[in-house]
Amino acid sequence: MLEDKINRIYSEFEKDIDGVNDLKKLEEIRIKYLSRSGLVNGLFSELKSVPKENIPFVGKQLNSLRQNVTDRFNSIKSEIESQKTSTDKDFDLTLPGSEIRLGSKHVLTQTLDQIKSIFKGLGFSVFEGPELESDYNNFEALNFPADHPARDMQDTFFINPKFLLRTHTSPVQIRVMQAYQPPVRAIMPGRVYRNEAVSSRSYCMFHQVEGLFVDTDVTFAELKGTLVAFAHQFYGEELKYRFRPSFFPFTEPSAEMDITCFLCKGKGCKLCKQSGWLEILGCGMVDPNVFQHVGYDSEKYTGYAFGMGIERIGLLKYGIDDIRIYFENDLRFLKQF
Ligand code: 2U9
Repeated sequence: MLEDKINRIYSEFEKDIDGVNDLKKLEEIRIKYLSRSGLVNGLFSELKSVPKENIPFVGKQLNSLRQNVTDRFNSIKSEIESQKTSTDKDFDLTLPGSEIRLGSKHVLTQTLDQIKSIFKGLGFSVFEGPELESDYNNFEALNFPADHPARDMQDTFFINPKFLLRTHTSPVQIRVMQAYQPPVRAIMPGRVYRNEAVSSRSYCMFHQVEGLFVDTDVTFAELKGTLVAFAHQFYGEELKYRFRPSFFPFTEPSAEMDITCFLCKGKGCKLCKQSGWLEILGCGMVDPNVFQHVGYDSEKYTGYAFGMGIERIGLLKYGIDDIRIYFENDLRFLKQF
């Protein structure tokens, strides 16, 4: 009977397809059961011999046989294909992932952040200003006489006779004093430019932090106290220091601050040129002429100012022997910080 044949063919199909794992074998099964001359279609041609009244029932059974065989065939086929794509791409899902390297702040930014945070703790605000400046703000207001060597084309990148790339961050102090009345207590970090021959010791661009405090009765003793507090926090509590007289057009009196060489602890070495001391910054009391340029009453107010080069601090702190390496973006250097 056709109904028995239907059951037999379905169980034979189940046996054939069980455990099949490759598409070639599966194709053989498709041809055997589902092709035009396959076993399932063969059963349809036998419908002729079924008594008329049984045809709807047996026909239904034949249709569900074809449907079941097709569904089972398709599901095995997609199972095999999905296994195939994952092995084809040569993925080993058990391998550990590759390391993602984290970037870090540039050593100059780290040093600047540290300096800013120390001065913020001492009550200073932070101001920034433009790198393209007027000759007035960069030189004249800062008491540079007209024939001062720093105005020379050798040292300054002039854009035109009236504008230049600032040679220090001091013009920001001028801008701050023009905008605010005392008391003013602020630091000014930023890039500065000098038209110098590039070498291991000097570059055409570097970074400075300058500071300014103006109020009534500001003294040199307060300047020293502030800078010693800074140096202790930045370089360590045990450090020794000294102030030497110096000269800057915008401060009077002026001084430079040295600390004991951290490499030889003051005994004398190559880093400190056998002196036992390292110069870390310049400072002084703001020249009254500067106050007059910004409209401050120089009889009423006094102030101190200081300045330091950030690259130099790193050169000393990390034993960096060539300033150019800061700006080359060489990962072998950058990764060390
Ligand atoms: C105003 C008044 C005074 C800022 C100062 C220095 C001393 C100083 C150098 C250190 C190394 C620059 O980077 S460096 O080459 N700076 O020694 N700077 S006092 O004095 C000012 C600034 C602005 C209105």
